Amino acid sequence: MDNMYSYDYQFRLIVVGDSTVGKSSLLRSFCDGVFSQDPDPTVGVDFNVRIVEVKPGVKVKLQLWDTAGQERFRSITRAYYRNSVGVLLIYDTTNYVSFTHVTSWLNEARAQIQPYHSVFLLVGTKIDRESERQVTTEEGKAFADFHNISFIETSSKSSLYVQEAFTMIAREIYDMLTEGRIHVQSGWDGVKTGPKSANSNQNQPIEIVQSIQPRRNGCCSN
Ligand SMILES: Nc1nc2c(ncn2[C@@H]2O[C@H](COP(=O)(O)OP(=O)(O)OP(=O)(O)O)[C@@H](O)[C@H]2O)c(=O)[nH]1
Ligand SMILES: [Mg+2]
Repeated sequence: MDNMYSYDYQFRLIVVGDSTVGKSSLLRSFCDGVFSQDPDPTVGVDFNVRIVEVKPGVKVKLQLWDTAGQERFRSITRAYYRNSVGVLLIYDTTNYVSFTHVTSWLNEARAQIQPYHSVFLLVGTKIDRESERQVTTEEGKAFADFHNISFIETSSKSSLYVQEAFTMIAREIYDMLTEGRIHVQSGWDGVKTGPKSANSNQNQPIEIVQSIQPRRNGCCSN
């Protein structure tokens, strides 16, 4: 089991996108290794935690904020951007409209987060439903390239690329931190130093390992 009290950094990430695109399912797959066909819509904001190892011996605690996609919760969820160092922009590959809304999610996140620096990852979900696909991989990639952000497609149902999505964004943030492009700042909760000192690791080359394994129980605190 992850030791919640021993980590080098804490990164706070926010997961946004239209209702039913699969935000909560992605987090449940990542944190608990489970999938539900009929989950409840998120009300306001949910909170999850998971520790990942971004290179051997360097542990990062991911604080994951799962927001409600429904419009009526928008004023609540907006408040959670400011203290986030990473934003997962989610759309459903079987729902073209959800893809067309990514621009407004991106713009809203950028507007709320500035002046702080944040890393964005575009995630297309539900790729197990290939026959119902409405957004091609090329379209997703072109959008991400245009906005200079990373891109991945996932299936929470089959767990495909779920671990990789979180590894990818954690690695990008860690890289920027060690390059001095993101800083730990008092009064901002995007990145914090953990109780286990990380100073000795900060200027070393980074090699990310795929050491995140699916967990079957209890990694998330809701
Ligand atoms: N086939 C398939 N269905 C999925 C996948 N991810 C989510 N779903 C389904 O999509 C529906 C919505 O999933 P949620 O995770 O609740 O969506 P959400 O984005 O959290 O929605 P809100 O909380 O309302 O914003 C549910 O019926 C899930 O079972 C997936 O990868 N594959
Ligand atoms: Mg949800």
